[in-house]
Amino acid sequence: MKPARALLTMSIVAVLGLSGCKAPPGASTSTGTTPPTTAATPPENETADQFVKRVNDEYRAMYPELTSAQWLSSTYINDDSELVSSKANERYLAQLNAWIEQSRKFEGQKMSPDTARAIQLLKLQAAMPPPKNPKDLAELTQIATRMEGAYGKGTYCTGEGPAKTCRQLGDLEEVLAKSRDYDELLDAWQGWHSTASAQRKDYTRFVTLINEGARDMGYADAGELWRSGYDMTPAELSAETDRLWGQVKPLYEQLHCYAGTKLDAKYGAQRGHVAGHMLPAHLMGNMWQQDWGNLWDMLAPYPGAGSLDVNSSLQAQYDKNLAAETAKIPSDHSPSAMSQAEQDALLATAKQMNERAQDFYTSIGMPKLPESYWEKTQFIKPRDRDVVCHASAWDMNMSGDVRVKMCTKPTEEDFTTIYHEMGHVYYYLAYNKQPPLFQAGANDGFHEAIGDTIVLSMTPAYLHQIGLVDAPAQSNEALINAQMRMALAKVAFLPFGLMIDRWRWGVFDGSIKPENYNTAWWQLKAKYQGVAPPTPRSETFFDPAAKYHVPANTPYTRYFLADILQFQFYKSLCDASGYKGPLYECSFYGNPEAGRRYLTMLSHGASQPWQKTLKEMTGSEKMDASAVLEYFAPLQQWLKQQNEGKTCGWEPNAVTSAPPAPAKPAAPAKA
Ligand code: X8Z
Ligand code: ZN
Repeated sequence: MKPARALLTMSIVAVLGLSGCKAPPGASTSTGTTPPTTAATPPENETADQFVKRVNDEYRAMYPELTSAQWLSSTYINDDSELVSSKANERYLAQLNAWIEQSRKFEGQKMSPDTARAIQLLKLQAAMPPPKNPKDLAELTQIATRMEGAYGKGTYCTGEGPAKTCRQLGDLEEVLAKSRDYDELLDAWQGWHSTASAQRKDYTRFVTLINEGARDMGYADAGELWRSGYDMTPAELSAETDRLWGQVKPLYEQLHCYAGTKLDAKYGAQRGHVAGHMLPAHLMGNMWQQDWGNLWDMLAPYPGAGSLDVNSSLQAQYDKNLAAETAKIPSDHSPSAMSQAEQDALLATAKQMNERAQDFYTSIGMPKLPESYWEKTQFIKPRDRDVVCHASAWDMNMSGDVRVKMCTKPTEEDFTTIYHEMGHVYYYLAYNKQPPLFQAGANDGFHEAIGDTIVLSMTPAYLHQIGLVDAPAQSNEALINAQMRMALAKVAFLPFGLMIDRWRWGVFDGSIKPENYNTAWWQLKAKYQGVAPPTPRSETFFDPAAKYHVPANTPYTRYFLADILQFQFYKSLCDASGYKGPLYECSFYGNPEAGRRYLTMLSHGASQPWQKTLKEMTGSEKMDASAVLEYFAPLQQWLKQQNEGKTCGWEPNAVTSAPPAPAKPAAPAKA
């Protein structure tokens, strides 16, 4: 995403952050306008309209330097890039404070609605509200950059001497996705979480500093600032998320119950190491239990009914690329030549996956991505340095330099993440014609929902059409399989999407104290997700920092809202395309009517309240989960049957019991 808008992105996210996935807001163009110098004192007698025009110009001018610095510190982690990046943030945030200060003189004055909205959005630009005290601001930007870099560098080592092996997040995630060995899973899960403990001190100080910034801006705390970006009061937003969760909770509970039964069958008594009928954190196929798709082997309702094995097809594509690369190297196949061939094959596969995603967007009438996207995107993990692998999409200059940063592997998860990231990119391109302060999502949930709406259109029929799976079977079994595949991503995610900011809202407002950070984290995991750690997690750990968005300070409620909104968008695009059948079978691939409707929404950016944008797109101005329930109706009915007679639900207050024989202790270590 981006800061102001763009700030939402990664590090920028940390800095700015109320809108997209990554990149900061507006920067000057690469086509050569001379950036205006920032006025130390604003012109006298400036009107509010003139003020907003000036801020937009200045913002656009300074934006590319900020994004470039952040791109470097995310794709080339070292002390120098950290220094440059935190200094660029500091300059930007000091400027933001100056603009906010200057805007005060227009309070209560008559001005155009657009100008009033722009001034309101100005105050919401930063997910990391800057303290006015320059020393504190400098400290804040240093901590922010350091925390994200530390996450990117995180490494877990075991063994000594020649037997020493070190693994980073990608390797450990692969263990969680593929292994079904209890102890191996425990080791990988604990290993990654051990890398986060050292972030506690920085995070605690970070909270103090952004709260200071929020108070300087007139908010009670940083959480209140985050909740203020939704064209409603912070309390209303909070109540909205409760209401939406209430709509989908019964569906999640059914899925939880079903997954628990399958885990019991697979792991027997070992699953019982966690109390209260909760799901053990290391057994769900994902480091944070936010997507259970990797447990397909265990959770497929009707194995063999309709092939949905996208992973195997992508792996086969990689193998083919590897064979082609290997054919180019000398026949002795030296380790370094082989390693290069593997890297080249990975890159070729990642580009093919991106082309596939672009093809969906162009099929509905969106433009091809600019050449620079293909030249400047980081498609795969470089071998020679540390990078922040967490996927993000960047608007570098508000005028066409858009990029993605990923460490792509040939998996279904990464394939859908590419479609997700491209949604951000197309949003950027569509709203680039808006003034910089309006270059953001209608709300940040919209930004996260654009690509995911396309993912809902990746039906078995679409996957077959693009050659990734066999022709879909027409049976109830195949339908339930297809629904389960989607539910393991979209339904499993819902409570996770909610709990992260429930934790941060509490941290920011002081109801969760530093000495209680980890305990409160697991209490919320238990309450919302029904997930528990496999071994007790005392306050010597700092498990929240094992999730990217915490050290990167990216707000998370956006993903929860997106998980709901995407079904609303999907339904209205299916309607626009003229589709008449059951919602879950719709794909608007190749339908320009759907694309036109979508582009109209995207091009508004944040220029009007999101309720208006939603109404234009869907006919309703309320976020609503009924499309989620409509979509999953067949699965929900099936789950009810499967769970009949089972003890469903969980006891969030149950004390975690230690397993009888813990696996090897996971000592945190850096390579
Ligand atoms: O962070 C992301 C994207 C970038 S905006 C890859 N997502 C959340 C996550 O990974 O935790 C997408 C789904 C939720
Ligand atoms: Zn995103």
